Amino acid sequence: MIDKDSIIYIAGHNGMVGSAIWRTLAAQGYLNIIGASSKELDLRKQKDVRDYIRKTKPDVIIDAAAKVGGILANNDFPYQFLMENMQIQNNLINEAHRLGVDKFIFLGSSCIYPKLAPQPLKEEYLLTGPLEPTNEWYALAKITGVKACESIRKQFDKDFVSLMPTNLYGTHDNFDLNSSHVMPAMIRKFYEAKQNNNAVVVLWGTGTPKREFLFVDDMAKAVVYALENQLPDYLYNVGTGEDLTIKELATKIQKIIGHTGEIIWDDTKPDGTPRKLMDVSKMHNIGWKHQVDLEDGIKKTYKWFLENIENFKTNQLKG
Ligand code: GFB
Repeated sequence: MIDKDSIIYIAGHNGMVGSAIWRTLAAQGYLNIIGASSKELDLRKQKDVRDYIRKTKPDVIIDAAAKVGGILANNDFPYQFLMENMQIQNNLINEAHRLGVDKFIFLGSSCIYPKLAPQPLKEEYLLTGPLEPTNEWYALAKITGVKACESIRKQFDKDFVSLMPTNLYGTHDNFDLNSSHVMPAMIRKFYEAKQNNNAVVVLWGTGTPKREFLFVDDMAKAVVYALENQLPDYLYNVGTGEDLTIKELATKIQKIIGHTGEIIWDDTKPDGTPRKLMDVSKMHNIGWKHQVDLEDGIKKTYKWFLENIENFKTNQLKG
């Protein structure tokens, strides 16, 4: 049983997702939340992870640590996205299992589903077709994490569960233009172009792919839900169930920021998967639903961006 005194280790607590989970748990009165920065603990090193978990004896581990990035970073660094993610998650999952941690929450990504799977994406479409090539390395790592947790659940009857978020955005995101996802990239590009006499903004691809976006605080609430309840299945999609084209997103962000210049689409850059809309009925059926709508979420993120403009994070490894 989890209670407010349980020791909850958030791996990746300095990243966008981990820090949102920490804030949410702290606001709900959890008293023993722990974390270690990447300088204090290199999650790729098995012995260090083992020592840390042995020393701190968590009741719960939330794995929000990953090497993450946008379409270009995924495309350019396949080996790191595959290997570092497998190292991080294998160490955490295996040590959690060895040391008898009660509960493990593994976070993945909607890119685990096949590129051309029917939409919206249901959990059962996992491993039914080829992956999107720009992110198959990251996706493969995450699929092995889901399967590792499922195997522990199946063989040892432990509460190891995987949550697959759609594209996340929000405060503490990565605004580095080479490694970021589309949302922070657009916020930064439109802001800087507006400051520069409404200069032209160059965006990537054709603008026709569709994406679904979830504000990170809503994701954190889904994690807390999974923490406080024993979820009956091993895999759950977490999203809004609504998507829009990248062009529509650009228009929305341009309007919120007040940029009045031209947009150019650089189609030498990849589009990625044409669509990855999540079917979120499984999470809805057990009682979680998102609360922040896209417009509000973009405004909150833009406000945070303005307040933190001097300190953009350029490192891709969150936490
Ligand atoms: O968010 P994003 O980088 O990743 O790109 P994915 C989404 C879409 O936005 C693509 C377009 O069609 C991009 O071509 N786009 C337009 C831009 N302008 C920009 C820009 O300035 N920067 C960026 N980054 N994109 C990632 C995966 O896929 O999604 C990861 O690579 C993970 O593995 C993550 O699953 C959630 O949505 O295509």
